Amino acid sequence: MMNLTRRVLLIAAEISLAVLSCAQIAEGPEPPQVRATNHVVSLVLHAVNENGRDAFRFEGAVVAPVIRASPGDVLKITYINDLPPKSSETCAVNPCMDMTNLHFHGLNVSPDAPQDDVLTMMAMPGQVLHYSVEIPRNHPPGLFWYHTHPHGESHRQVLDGMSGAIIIEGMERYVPEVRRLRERILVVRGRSIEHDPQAADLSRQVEIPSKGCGGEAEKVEEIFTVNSAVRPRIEIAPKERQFWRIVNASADRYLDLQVDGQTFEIVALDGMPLAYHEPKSPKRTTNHLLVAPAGRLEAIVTGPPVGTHAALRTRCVDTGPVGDPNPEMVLADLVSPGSGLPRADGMRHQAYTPDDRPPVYKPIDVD
Ligand SMILES: [Cu+2]
Repeated sequence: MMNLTRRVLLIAAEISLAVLSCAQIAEGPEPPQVRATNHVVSLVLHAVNENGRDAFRFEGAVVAPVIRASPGDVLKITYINDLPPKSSETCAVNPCMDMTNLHFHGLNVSPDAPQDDVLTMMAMPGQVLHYSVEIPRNHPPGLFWYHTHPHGESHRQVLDGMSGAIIIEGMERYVPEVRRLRERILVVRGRSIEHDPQAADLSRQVEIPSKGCGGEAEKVEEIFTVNSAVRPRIEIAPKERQFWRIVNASADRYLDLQVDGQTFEIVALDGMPLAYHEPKSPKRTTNHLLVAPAGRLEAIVTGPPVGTHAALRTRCVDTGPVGDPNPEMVLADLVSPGSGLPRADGMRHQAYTPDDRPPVYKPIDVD
């Protein structure tokens, strides 16, 4: 007969497997992508409150689309504030007034209306903003992001998920290989579990260790999601090389990213190709990388060998005795294609116009 401890352990393992398999019925969702027509990227975004959380609504779905533009394009965004006039949420400055606007994080664009103006452009519930953002012809390629920016309320709105990715095309000018690779855009958001009745299950699902991380002793308040899913699967074949573009869209949590047993071949950081300043070193390899809130990592990832399980995870980031808890957890599982999963829609393979202009370099002269 099995001893009791072993039986309890086995039952616990079965339960956690059951939780996992329910949660992982399909490959991680990929947000829809909006591209330019005649050099104009047009979209209508709504701010809504859905199931108690503020969110973007796009073409009828609660989702933040990926905005893809080339240097020289214009982003024409109609932003409609459909948030309720009376909020039931808590903000840094209470009560939340449910005002909102957009910030285009990292883009080299004008801070004046109707562009990246977070001070005078503000929509109260029922109001509409019209953005017309001109991407300069010489804008470097890379991953950027948009999020709401009303002072006093942006923390709440971003934590609720009001963020999305922006791609400025042309990374292949600096690293030609990425043109042939499967691209994945991974928007990593924080999700508050403070008042979530499922908090314990969610913590277990993402494998937060029970012992604290570093000096902090506080209860874990947030988990990370990937494209709004808790611990989705990412399909990648053994030895397959993919181009991953990851943004830390959490409001206030650090990522120390790692793929078990694999490396990141970094191509760009924070929307800047490494080659831009160092033409001779277009890539840098690392086992893990600290990505601060709003930071971005663009890297080539190779699929783990046959028969090994690898996860994309964040390691413990010790934020000190008074810091917020920032524990290790699993963000996603890497799985081989053909493990019975339907292939995700929205897969992009050469669905954009490659930028064939020669790269522009601006080496930094340290002397
Ligand atoms: Cu920002």
